[in-house]
Amino acid sequence: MSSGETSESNTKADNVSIIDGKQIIEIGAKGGYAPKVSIAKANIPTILRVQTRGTFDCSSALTIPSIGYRANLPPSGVTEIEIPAQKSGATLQGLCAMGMYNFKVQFN
Ligand SMILES: [Cu+2]
Repeated sequence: MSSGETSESNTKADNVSIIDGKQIIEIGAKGGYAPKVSIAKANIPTILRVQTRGTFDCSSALTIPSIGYRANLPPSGVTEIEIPAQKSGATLQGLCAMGMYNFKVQFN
């Protein structure tokens, strides 16, 4: 496989950036969540930026149990969710309301 190639599946996700001291993690929600696993930095305030694009399945009903978050995302748009700084080794999990789709963010 050439190194410049992008793939939806198992390549390392490049969806985490730090802007003005805040960590931004971008997650797509449509028929599940992508990427399913994100690697982020611990001990920095974080925003989860969830993008829907014609999302009419239950991945628009998002819950993040560890921060008590629950919302119905708009069918198309960007929803920003503030995540308090997480400890190193913490894993944040997002789920659809029925628990069939999920994603994880690992903080290192
Ligand atoms: Cu579901």
